[in-house]
Parts: sequence; C-alpha cells; structure tokens
Amino acid sequence: MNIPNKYGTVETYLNQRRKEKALCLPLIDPVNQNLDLLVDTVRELEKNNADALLVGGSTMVDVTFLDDVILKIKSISQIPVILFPNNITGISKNADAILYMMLMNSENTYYVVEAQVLGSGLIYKYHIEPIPTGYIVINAGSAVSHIGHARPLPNNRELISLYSLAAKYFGFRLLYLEGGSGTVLPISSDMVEAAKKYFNGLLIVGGGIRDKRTATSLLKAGADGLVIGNLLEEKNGANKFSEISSLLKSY
Ligand code: 1GP
Repeated sequence: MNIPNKYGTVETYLNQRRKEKALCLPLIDPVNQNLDLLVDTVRELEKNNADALLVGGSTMVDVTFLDDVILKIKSISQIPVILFPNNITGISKNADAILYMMLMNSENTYYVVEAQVLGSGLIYKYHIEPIPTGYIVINAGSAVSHIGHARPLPNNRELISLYSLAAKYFGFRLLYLEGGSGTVLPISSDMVEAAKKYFNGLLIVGGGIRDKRTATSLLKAGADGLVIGNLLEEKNGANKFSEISSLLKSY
C-alpha cells in the first residue's frame, strides 16, 4: 500500500513499520503507574520491540498525572506515545498522537461524536496528531463497555463485516476491535478475519491477549497489530509479552 502524504508522522511511521512486521502496541494505563517503576517498564518494552506506546484507560480522569506519565516516558525514550482516550480527560499536550476514535457501537452520542467535538480544540492547540479510528466493543461485561454505553457486538461475522464496511466508508484509517481490558474471552479469529475482509486500513486488536496461542490466531486471521495491557502487570507477564512480541516479527 502506498502511504498517502496526508498522513501525519506517527501514522506514516506505523504504516511503514507494518510493512516490516505486525505492530506491537503495549498499553500503559496511567491509573496503575508508579513513575519510578515506569522507567523500567518502558525500557523493557523498548527492548521487546514495542512500536509505539498507547497511553490511556477506561477509568482515567487525572489529566495532571497523565501529563506526568507521558513526560516521564518522553524523558527516557523516543518511542511514539499515542493517546488512547476514554474521554476529553484522556488528552495530554505531551503526547505525539491520539487515536481520534468513534466508539461506533455506543448508544450514547457523547461517545460517538460529542466528546470528539469537545476535545478537538485541545488536539488542535497542542498539535497532537489525530489518527482517525473506528473503535468497536465486542463482548459484554468490560469497563469500556459500561463507561462507553456500548451495545457490544456478539460473535457474529455478518455484523462485524457491516461495521468494518462502515468504518471504511467513514474513511477511518485504523480500526480497533476491543474485547475489553482483562477479558478472559479475547476476540475470536473469525471476527478478525471478517473485519479484515472489508476494512483496508490498520486492523488493531486488543483485550485479554496473554499468550502466544491467542496472538497467533489473531495474527493469522489478519490483525495488523496487537494491543497488550494487563499482561504487562501480571506475574510472569514480562516473559509472555516477550514471546508475543517476537512472534509479531513474523507477521
Ligand atoms: C484494553 O484492548 C486493551 O483496552 C488491552 O486489553 O489489558 O486485556 O491486554 P488487556
């Protein structure tokens, strides 16, 4: 795929990286961070070929701390920081880019477009690069589903195909399939395969990815990148993360 020059720096970089390997996108939730320990975490993630760091979380509202977390990352690393906002309080002037997301299956217009309208002035003011993103919550029971008033998609190929087509027609350049942070039921490879068939931008998958087997099935189905959050904080998580990140190099 030729990368149009309307893309910003971070998006161009992600697409270029994708030509070499599947994207490794660790998610740092500021709510759980200790700024001193964060330094070691970021160094470890860099060592494991993280392509960019997503920063955000479903319940995060402390903008000052979010600023501090990103500043800390920036003080020790060149790795791009991409905001993964849950609301307008998920915007920080210190980030490089933001997933400018429409929660496509929210029942509440606030999460479909109003928060985005309110946030756009800050994004403009601070020159944060917006990456147009469709965000779809699959499976019920997660924090994001509750907070975002989502009507979660069941495991249904036809529905995800239609949503993926809609994402394409809206002109989103990234589509994020969300299984819910910490879920024991990651998105099925069937759903990823169907989405891949109809969406032609970067297809990112997250939620409950904790082992090589799950990662392999998602990558085989066509995921361009994996978002991994909870695993980073779990016992033995570093080893498993390292295994998954090695795997990403072969897709
Ligand atoms: C959550 O998809 C992300 O929004 C990551 O999920 O924390 O389960 O890895 P996990």
